[in-house]
Amino acid sequence: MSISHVLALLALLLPWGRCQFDVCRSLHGSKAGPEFYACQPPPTNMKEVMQIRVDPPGITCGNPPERFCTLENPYLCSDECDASSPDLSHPPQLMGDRERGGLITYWQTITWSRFPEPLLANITLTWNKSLEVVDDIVVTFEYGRPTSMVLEKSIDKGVTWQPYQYYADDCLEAFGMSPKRVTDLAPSNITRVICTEQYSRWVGAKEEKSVVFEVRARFGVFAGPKLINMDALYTRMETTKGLRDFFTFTNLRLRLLRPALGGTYVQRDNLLKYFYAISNIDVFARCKCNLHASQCALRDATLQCECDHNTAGQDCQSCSREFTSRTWRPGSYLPLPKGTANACCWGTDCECNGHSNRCSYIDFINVVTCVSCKHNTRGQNCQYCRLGYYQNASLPLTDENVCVECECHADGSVSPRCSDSGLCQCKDGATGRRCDSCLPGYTWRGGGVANVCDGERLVCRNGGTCVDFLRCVCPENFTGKHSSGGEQNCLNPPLPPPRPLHPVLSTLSSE
Ligand SMILES: [Ca+2]
Repeated sequence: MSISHVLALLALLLPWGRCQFDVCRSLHGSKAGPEFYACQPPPTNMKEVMQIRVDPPGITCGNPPERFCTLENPYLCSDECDASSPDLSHPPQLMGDRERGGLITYWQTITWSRFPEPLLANITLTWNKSLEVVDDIVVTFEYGRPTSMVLEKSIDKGVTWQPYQYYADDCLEAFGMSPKRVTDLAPSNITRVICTEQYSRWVGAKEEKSVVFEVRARFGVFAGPKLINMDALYTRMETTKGLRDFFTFTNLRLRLLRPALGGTYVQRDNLLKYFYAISNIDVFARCKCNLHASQCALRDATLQCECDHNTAGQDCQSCSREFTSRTWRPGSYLPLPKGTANACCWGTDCECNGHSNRCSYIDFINVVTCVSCKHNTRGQNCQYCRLGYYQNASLPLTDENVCVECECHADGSVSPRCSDSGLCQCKDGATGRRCDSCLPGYTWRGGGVANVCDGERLVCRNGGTCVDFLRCVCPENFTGKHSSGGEQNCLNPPLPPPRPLHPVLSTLSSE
């Protein structure tokens, strides 16, 4: 049976495996594009992909080889742990292996030969990926369950840790906590961290091997003991603060504090019967993808959501680069049964008429606007033409060639801008769509220049000769200015200077 078959089977067996939230989008989109749905990957047994680390160094038995006894028969000490022998070694990976043919394989520690120094062992289970636990976490101890231990979780890939559940045969003595069971909890305090005595009391090593972190029982508080009313649970997950987070972790750690004692005090004359041995750890969980992915895969040995809804990141916790249109939001289980994708990063908001696939969100005016409009377009939706271009009305707005260059003549036009129909605004004397030709009575000379004289009307005065319409060559004693005024050509020569005024008049005028 392949892994995918195993996973499919698990999905059927587990309560969260119903066919709900299993697709991210409709297969056949309408004109407006596909419909998006809240979606999440199926649960799997995460022991298949966990990394196991055991501390302190040297805690695993067999180096040097060591004999050990059992609690059930402390006088039969024929068993041996030897790290150099494949048959007698008990390395950490045997906590997560797939056992075949009924053969139980287990990790085992050194014995408590250093009593009264405590026998401490930490087992760190690493995924470095946000996971949401969907079924009981079950740790199977061979040769007796610890007298006290703590299950811890990290939600930041092992940077910080917090207790998940305390386990002791005497909670008050071990942790100063009153013993509780999950069934004692109410909906209002279901996320409380408790100490339970249910999995630590001595009942015989073979009779009871499991230490459980109860997930089903906690779900059952909302969904009923048989987990039939999952809708109630999904609703609670969405509306009760901290509930989803309680079931979320990236790594787990078991802190084993005191081994099984066989129901009595520590017997110093036979310390070889005290040790820890774990044969299996089951962690049924799904990748947390913020309801934006229906698959999760190993990439470069790390779990990674296969994000939909134009989201990206290991947990689909942001918009993908081309779709940075809006503040990212997680999907929602509500309203049931399909939930809401909250696909904040998708198309309709970032509608750029095919001239861009990037938007940015301007928070304070609550506007999504296209960025980097191509094909000489501009505007919030790339719906206008850039300065110097006009829209070809016969083409659709989405056509690459919809914006046509105005080509307004630099000398003949008032500005590079043209009208909607492509007409440039011309300076005096210039004409044509591009203002690159002259009106009658003007000559093109770096733009339309008004003619000073005219070949037909011969407007050079006093017998001047018209040259290039712009200048009069005047007869002797006439002056000509060659500017564009049109009137100053071939004036009479200047008059001699006036004679001085009569002295008397001059005196009068000065009084
Ligand atoms: Ca095993």
